Amino acid sequence: LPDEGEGTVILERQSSKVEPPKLYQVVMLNDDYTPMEFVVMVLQQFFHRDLETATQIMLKIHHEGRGVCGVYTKDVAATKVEMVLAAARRAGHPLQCIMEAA
Ligand code: NFA
Repeated sequence: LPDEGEGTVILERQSSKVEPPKLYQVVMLNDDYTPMEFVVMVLQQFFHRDLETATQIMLKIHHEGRGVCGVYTKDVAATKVEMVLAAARRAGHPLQCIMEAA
């Protein structure tokens, strides 16, 4: 420790180990009703995917039942899920989206 004499700046000790934040996958689920174009638009708008990548992700979900839209910290992932569900509800589509520990 530095001496605590006058004019000495004390730097706080790290109180606990710094851990990297836990990451969460935002996963979109297939359904029979949501239009493919809507899913592609959502992937472009909320997950910053280009048209080709958004189309690939959408087709993966369509064929395999689910697909990862992106991986984020907890708060960001939760917000993405809410944005997708709000947009789907507003458009009258049953699109479902969940988050899972990565
Ligand atoms: N299965 C939907 C359809 O055929 C498309 C879709 C893809 C829906 C991905 C949800 C997720 N219109």
